[in-house]
Amino acid sequence: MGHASGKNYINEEPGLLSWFTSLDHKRIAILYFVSIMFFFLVGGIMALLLRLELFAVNSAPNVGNILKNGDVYNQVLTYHGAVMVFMVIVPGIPAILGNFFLPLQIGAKDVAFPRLNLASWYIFMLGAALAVITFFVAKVDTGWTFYTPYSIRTGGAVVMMVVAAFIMGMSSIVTGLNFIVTVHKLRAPGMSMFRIPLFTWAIYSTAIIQVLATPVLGITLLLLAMERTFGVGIFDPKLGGDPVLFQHFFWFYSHPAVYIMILPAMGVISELITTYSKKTIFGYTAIAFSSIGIAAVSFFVWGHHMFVSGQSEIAGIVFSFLTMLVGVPTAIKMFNWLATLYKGSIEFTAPMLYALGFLFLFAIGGVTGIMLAVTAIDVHFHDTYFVVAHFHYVMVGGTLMAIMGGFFHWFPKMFGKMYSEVGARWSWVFIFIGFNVTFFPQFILGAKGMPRRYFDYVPEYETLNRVSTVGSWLITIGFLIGLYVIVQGLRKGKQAPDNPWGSKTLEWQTSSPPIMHNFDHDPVVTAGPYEYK
Ligand code: HEM
Ligand SMILES: [Cu+2]
Repeated sequence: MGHASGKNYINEEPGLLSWFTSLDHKRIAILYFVSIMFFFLVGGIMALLLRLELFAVNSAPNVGNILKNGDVYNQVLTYHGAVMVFMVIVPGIPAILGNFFLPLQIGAKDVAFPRLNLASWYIFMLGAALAVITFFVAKVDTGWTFYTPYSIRTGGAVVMMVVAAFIMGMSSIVTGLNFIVTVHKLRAPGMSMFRIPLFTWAIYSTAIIQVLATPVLGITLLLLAMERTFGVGIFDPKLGGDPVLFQHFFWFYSHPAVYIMILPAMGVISELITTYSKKTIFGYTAIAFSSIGIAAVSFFVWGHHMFVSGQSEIAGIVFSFLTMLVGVPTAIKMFNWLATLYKGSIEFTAPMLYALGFLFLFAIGGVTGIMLAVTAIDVHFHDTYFVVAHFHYVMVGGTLMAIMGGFFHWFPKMFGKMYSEVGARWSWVFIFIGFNVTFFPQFILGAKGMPRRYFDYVPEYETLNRVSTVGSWLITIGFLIGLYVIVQGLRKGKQAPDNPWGSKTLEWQTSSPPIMHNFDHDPVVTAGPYEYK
């Protein structure tokens, strides 16, 4: 439908250059969107190479030796992990969908600090560029976790890579800070804290973790860089340091970081479930508070990554218990989503399919996480393919599903065009089936003892590895269909109405695509976000 004047944030200022200097949160979201899509492509190609290498044991002729040797495998593994974590899943939902929709959902004209917002994209791109450059200078092979003492002694541009991650961390902190202030200061009249949509609640909770936890990673990585550059003995036992200390520091950030990856996804799911079942969300307050609950507990569970690092049994038991506590707020969310679906008028649109896919896959990811929290199990499953399967179920089955679902849901608003529903559903079919074919066998492989981070394996593991690799091709087909749907939607899509799904939240009350400052008249809010009937 668009705005009466025909103006919107896309066409208001002409020329490519205007995008790179824009302070508009929606345009900055698009900058992130394009860059993160590109990084996802890069990380995805690397995943395909890893899977191709694992298609067969190395002794098989022609196949099974595509990466030539273990060193190259380790490098590709490192870049796949680092790119996917630091450049795709961590920034993904907050920087793209959060930037675009958080201000709209609370009835604001923009974020609190628009210049800082643009700066955070440049900082992100600077860090990302540095990370990419290391690939061409001297490839890093430490794995995305940079564990000491190996990371102190191995060759490759480790210092540069670590500085890159540090810089990207800065961008994450700045974005989080911006969102917190925006939520506190820029809500429209009547938009009380308990009227803000659940997606915004999730981005807000995430922002708290981003601001509190990321500095710890930053300092850890700087210490590592100092140790490598100046020989300061912090983590290297040879210099009087302690390598396990690195693991404490690293996971003190990186466990909360897994919630930086999943909380925004949960926020997206809340929006999708209520919209496509045309029902008021069940337990709004419980969902909002459980986000905060997850954020809080996430700071006290890092020791579950270290059950076999020599920590005391008591510490093991405490961390095991605390980890299981995360299950409580998570289960609250699950319960509320299911209760919302119950007796709703469910429409199986593409975004809803992605949301239902999330519920199913994230449940598997979550339950296997609880299994790994049991010390007696983790002692056996640690560093096996069981862990690889677990975190891919969470990060791909959970977060990536939500990104796809959220993206299709908001596509008409972002671009003012409709996409092909049929095509989007096909992309879901391939991604959903392909995902399970790829990663479910890895639970079995891990339980049978196949270790992770190796470029070869004994012949007993071959059949399931072949299945897994074929699955990765199905996922690829799914994403290619998704890409095609997006491009076709952008080029030839029908004009989108302002509110194609009959949603109740504020972003749907303005034109598609929105005008530069979001709303014609400052909105006044008189009701909660999901009052369907
Ligand atoms: C979508 C298709 C994907 C496939 C086929 C795939 C495949 C793989 C493979 C084969 C490994 C090596 C496992 C090992 O030897 O330990 C791996 C590791 C990893 N993947 Fe993926 N992956 C995919 C997507 C993702 C995504 C979206 C993320 C996002 C967070 C991700 C994060 C990681 C991480 C963190 C590691 C561990 C790296 C390390 O151990 O240093 N992957 N993946
Ligand atoms: Cu953890």
